[in-house]
Amino acid sequence: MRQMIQPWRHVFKLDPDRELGDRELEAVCLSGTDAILVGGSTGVTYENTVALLARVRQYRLTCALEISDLEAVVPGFDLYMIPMVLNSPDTDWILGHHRRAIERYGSLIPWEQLLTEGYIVLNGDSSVARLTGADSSLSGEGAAAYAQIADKLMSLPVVYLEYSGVFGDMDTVRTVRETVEHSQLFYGGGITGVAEAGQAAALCDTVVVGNVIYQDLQQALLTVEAVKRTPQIEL
Ligand code: 1GP
Repeated sequence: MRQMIQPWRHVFKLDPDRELGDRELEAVCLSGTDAILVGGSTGVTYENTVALLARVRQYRLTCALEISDLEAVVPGFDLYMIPMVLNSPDTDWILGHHRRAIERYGSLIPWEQLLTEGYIVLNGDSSVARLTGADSSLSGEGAAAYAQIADKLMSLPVVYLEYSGVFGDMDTVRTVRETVEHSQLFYGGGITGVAEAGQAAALCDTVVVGNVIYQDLQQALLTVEAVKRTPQIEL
């Protein structure tokens, strides 16, 4: 397997704005997943983020915050994932919010705990697409071009193919996989069971599972083993 910046094959993404009972959270945290990523596109506040972090901290598990709102930046996470939405026409989502964050937090920023994600949003019906205005009507080659901007021009540690809510086009994912040399390739979107988890795992370094946790926890838990037993195909 390729060298990874974070040794994560499987990640559960928890949304602070959604309810998850204690037993369900325990099952998620003891599932064997490699990390919990806390994040969401809407309704994320300082209060609900602190509350979720405190609950996840009962378990020995890496917990990262994917920052989507400057008002909800909470200290105490192991890592901070910083999305740059490369296919948004609105530069606020690439540089603007980032500039404001640096102006606001300056010397308080724990730079060594930051991981920048070159986000490519590929589901036009998702909240993140609506929020950022991302041009999600990309061909495989278009997505791969953005991925190469992240990988080769910007040297970003992570390229994140974000299909949030729908299972992605694996031909597009494969085309991107073929072009990314250094960045860790994350896939997220529409994984509802073992078969999809395996397909994404074959092509990507890290597979992110979100929604299904709240819809069908048993299927969500099965994705951990499915991802971990799937080798990445050599391209
Ligand atoms: C969302 O990529 C993650 O940001 C996971 O997507 O919620 O569709 O699993 P789902």
